[in-house]
Amino acid sequence: MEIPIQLRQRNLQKVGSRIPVPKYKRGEETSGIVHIGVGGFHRAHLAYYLHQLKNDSAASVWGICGVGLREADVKLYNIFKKQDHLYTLMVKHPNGKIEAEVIGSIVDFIMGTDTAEQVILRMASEETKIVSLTITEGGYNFNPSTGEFNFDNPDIQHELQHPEEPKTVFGFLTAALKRRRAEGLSAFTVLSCDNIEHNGDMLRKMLLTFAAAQDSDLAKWIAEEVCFPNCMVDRITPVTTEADVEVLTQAYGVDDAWPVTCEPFIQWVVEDKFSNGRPAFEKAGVQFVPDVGPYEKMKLRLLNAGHSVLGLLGAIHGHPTINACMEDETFVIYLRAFLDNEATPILGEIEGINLKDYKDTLLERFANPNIKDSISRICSESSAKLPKFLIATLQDNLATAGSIKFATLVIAAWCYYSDKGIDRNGNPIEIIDARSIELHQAAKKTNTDTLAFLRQESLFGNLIENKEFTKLYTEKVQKIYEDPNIKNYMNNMI
Ligand code: CS2
Repeated sequence: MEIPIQLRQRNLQKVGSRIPVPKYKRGEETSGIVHIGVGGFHRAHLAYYLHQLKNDSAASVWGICGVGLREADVKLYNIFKKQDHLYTLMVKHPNGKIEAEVIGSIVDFIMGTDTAEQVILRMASEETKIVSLTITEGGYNFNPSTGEFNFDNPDIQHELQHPEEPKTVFGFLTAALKRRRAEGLSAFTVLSCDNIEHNGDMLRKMLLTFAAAQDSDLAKWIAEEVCFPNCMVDRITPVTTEADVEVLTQAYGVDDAWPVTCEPFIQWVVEDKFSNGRPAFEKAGVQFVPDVGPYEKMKLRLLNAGHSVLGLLGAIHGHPTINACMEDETFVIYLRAFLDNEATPILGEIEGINLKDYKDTLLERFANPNIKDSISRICSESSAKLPKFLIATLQDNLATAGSIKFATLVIAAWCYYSDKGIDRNGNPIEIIDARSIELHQAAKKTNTDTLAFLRQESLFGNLIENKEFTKLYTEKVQKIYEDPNIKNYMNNMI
């Protein structure tokens, strides 16, 4: 075996004899994009698109400065420091082939946890044209059932009282925009890349509410000057495992402490509304459209909801990954039935898209045996995901007398999952959710109050008042509590 080469700038030539490395010169670009939330998804998506453009010399002046706003980001900060912000993207094909490539579009990384000033300075600098975000659905700080900004969040209260000590994206964006305005600089674009319907509009509404609570003139300036394009982002990016790091070292001879793995599929549909210029992303296959709404809805209500359906039912059954669910015929038929009978009817026609083909491709993507996307990643933060991905569809179907049974079983399964934290065989399930305690408290009352889980109004709105739904929910939740062999009920429904 070849001795592994440590991934860093000065070894790039050597690494390049093993896997493709950036064709462009690094170090001369400016970080026109500041990105908050550098998780695997950002590294497999926006950073990859930019890397491709740079390889084709179409974006030589553009680079990304990553920003970490959570203590947990220190890990990446340290690794990036050692690796000169280089990392490997491992694209995993269904036939077992892995395409590994070194990505060089991230050129800097700063932490905002102890040195807020550094981050504000960077965002306020003239160089910065775009601030993009992948902060997860929960990061937008809205009440899922009302869609209103949550002023009760202690971090928000802190930054309203101490604007010079921001903690959340709202504090940072406001502080940086305030400075740009004072210095007569033009605004940057704020580009949300999270899975939220009308993500740009939502972010705009939240930021304006926060800014207005601080300085109403500033809020007015933001409303006039800052563009918030909506966009639909897509690429399945599982959590990197030790085994991935090992494969890279063993099979490719590259020593990278945190590579990213992903599927071959990639898509980005964006509204072309930018305040201060943008890279020519269309040259790398990004679609610019006037209205991204139908694409976002299609993706969230089919792909993301499909994931949650497999995830929660799969968790109780004891499947470890999405592809394991797709090897189980019951799950495949159930998923398709949910997509065809509940998610599709409310989507209507989407210009230029054949929904049947889209769903066929989706099922193939989920079945990719090399992706091994863990059920725990899919179920993580369900409290932020389900209201947008699944409960919205349920509500739409109730309003139009559509089918609700497939989604209802999933809600009942979510209750059991939150209550028991074990699968049908008694094995523990890893639950990752900022609201896991609340969910557990509500779910555990189910034995004495069947509808207890639904009383969480911020998640379910007034769904509990709908008799058609509660009747079905009661039936399903009682069955699961009697016998958690979830496949029996799935089989009875398909
Ligand atoms: C997943 C998404 O978080 C989830 O539950 O559905 O992360 C999904 O993999 C991506 O949105 C794919 O684009």
